[in-house]
Amino acid sequence: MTAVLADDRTDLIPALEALDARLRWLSAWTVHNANNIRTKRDGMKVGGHQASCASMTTIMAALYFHALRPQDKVAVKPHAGPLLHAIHYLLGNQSLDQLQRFRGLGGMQSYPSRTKDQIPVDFSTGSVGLGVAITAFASLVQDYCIAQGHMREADAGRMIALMGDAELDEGNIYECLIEAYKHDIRNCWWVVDYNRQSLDATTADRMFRRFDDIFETCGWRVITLKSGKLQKAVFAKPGGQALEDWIDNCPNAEFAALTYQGGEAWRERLLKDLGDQPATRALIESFDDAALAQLMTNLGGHCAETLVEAFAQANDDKPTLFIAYTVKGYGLPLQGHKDNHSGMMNTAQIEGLRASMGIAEGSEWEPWGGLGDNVAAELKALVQKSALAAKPAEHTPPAIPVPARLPVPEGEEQSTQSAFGRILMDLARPGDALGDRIVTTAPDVTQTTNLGGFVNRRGLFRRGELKDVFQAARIPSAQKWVGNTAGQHVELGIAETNFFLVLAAFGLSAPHFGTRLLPVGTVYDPFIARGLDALNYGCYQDARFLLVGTPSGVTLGAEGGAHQSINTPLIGMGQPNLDYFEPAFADEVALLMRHAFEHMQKPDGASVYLRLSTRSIQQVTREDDSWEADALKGAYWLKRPAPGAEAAIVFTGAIAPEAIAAWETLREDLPGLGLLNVTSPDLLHRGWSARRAARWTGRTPEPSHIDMLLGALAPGAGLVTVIDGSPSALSWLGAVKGMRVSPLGVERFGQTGDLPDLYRTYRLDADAIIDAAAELFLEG
Ligand SMILES: Cc1ncc(C[n+]2csc(CCOP(=O)(O)OP(=O)(O)O)c2C)c(N)n1
Ligand SMILES: [Mg+2]
Repeated sequence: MTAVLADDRTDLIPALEALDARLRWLSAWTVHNANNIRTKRDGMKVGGHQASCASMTTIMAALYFHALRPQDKVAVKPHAGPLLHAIHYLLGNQSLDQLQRFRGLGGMQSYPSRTKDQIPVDFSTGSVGLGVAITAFASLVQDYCIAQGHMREADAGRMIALMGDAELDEGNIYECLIEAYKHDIRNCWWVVDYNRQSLDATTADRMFRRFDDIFETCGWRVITLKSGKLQKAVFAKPGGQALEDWIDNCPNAEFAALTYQGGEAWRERLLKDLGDQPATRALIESFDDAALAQLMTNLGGHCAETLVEAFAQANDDKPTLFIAYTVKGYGLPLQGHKDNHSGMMNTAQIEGLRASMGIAEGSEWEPWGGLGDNVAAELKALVQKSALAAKPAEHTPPAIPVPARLPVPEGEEQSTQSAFGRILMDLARPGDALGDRIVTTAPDVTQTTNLGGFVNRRGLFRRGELKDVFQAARIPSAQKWVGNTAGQHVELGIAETNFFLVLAAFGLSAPHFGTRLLPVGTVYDPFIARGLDALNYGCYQDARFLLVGTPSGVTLGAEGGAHQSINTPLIGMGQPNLDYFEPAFADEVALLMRHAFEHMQKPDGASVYLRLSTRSIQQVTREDDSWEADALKGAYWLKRPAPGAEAAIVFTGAIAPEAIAAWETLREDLPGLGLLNVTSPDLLHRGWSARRAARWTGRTPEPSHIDMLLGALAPGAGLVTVIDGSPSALSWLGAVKGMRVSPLGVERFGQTGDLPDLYRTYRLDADAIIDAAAELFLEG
């Protein structure tokens, strides 16, 4: 204790305790106000988590008002969001209005949000487990920035997750632990609010010490804060050992139930179990009911002094897990009750809490309500000295310039995947300024997604030297992978959730570390689904990256149905903050990659998803560049229709040759037939629906890109749409101008086969397109 408080701040602990109480009150009151005082118009529950907040107030007080440094970054467990806002409120960074509008439109969000909240939020949280794991990968990104000379080691911060104990049930935690160990991450703290209650239940007692084992195996230091100072002092007294043993052996559910019942129940139970031991009986009887309840719940996570010491103990860069024992709902009438996750204090209970804290009626929102002037001034001073007060604003480094064009790979026949690999390899030339900022990653599919060329040139990122044993032994291999601090490829095991979290962490390197990096990740297209929540999580906090899903569709042929993606176009269309493109030709890939590198860096830009293929197809000859502007908007006429033409074939991606062949055949019968290449069903759809909504949002409704393109056709024209994926990605085009549509695409699981067989079976070949046209135009 004295060592920790060597700076003579002997008043620190009482101050932290007072701040802890402020946080408990303000969070509870914010939730109460939103649910019980604010006018309700819809009969819907507003919600909020008073018990989850109360569980973590001491941890957050000790961290934010003492241990945190300005360069540290914190992911706060989702349902403790109100505490983070309360801290900023005490600092004067958050308005009363925002607190009063908790969970209302434009008010503070239910769970901390980087993009929507008005206070600085380092990491959004909400989907449990993801906000924890991303901190480990943010540590990796920080090491990358340091290793590559973008940041000084002295400015390294800790990446901290404040987590609920039920988050330890999420599998992504363990995937992350393994990957983090391989990459030897450092400067990472995870603080578990170990209240042993989740939403539904109390934690299985069998898990005791298992987490320690798991984390220690993965190279973490584990610091367990089981008892507070008061308990420790009492356990050291005569008869105390029996009490300590009793707590150690008490099942979680029973501990929670007794906590809820309070002092009288504690006494009855303890005397029943330990009353035959005279010293222990005397010890128990030396406390009145209230003091006994306080003693029994004086766990490490509610003891500011214990927390301050523990944080001080981890003063190096070793990843550290703090298991801070807590009581869910600590200090509230809800404490320990198994249904307290969404439980809320009723009006009488909150009034009781207010009175017990000395807060006058009407002063509920006073930041320092119920405190004397001197104490208030002292606390204010401490808060103003905290790391948050000195935290610099997030960085907005200038954009990395992107050349006007990226060279198009040569070749009459090419696949979009190989074009992607060749363009990237070209950017990997030594000294290429754009290439210097690219970081690639893949979940064990680097070679098969054509990232190998880039890695051969730019190497693997490793904090330690990694030799290429095969190269050293002169064993021929196309992959020459040396790892060191200059490397630019982050090698990952097969765990797609980690992959998306790594992309998200790198995609925040500009605001987090002031270094613009351009993360590029490749994954087999169907396995995007495996990491979908992590992808959504990255997009939700507006991390910027280029995602390449390849290979895709039944066009993968012999690999079969388990590897052929079907619904990814709809994922691309449905995912906010991610622009989905599916090019057909190599020059489109170059155009779209260039666009992606630029768009990823724009304040109002987005991440980009390219859905690619391994099918090598005949490239088209261009007369000029006029197709490019339209391709960037989502579609261009590969064969312009004659004015007022009655029909068009509309296609996306690798089945271009079939669409072209069908067009060649049909143009005899359907004069002026158009051939539309849709490079982005996503942009087209968003443009179209935005145009429809323009009147409502007060903007001048201008025709959307697809309106303009289809405007070239006759009003009652028909469309045959074709995509190697869910047909609904394109079938909606009929609604733009009320045209008939015959949609082709994949609606059943794929299977093994060669392309002629598969395209015939799944109706993606030229004959199918011709048939669909006949059905549409000839038969009515
Ligand atoms: C992926 C995901 N699944 C389910 C939920 C719903 N949920 C929110 S909190 C919670 C339990 C949290 O328990 P714990 O982590 O122990 O936090 P505590 O409230 O006890 O501090 C659940 C299941 C969620 N937010 N995210
Ligand atoms: Mg819990």
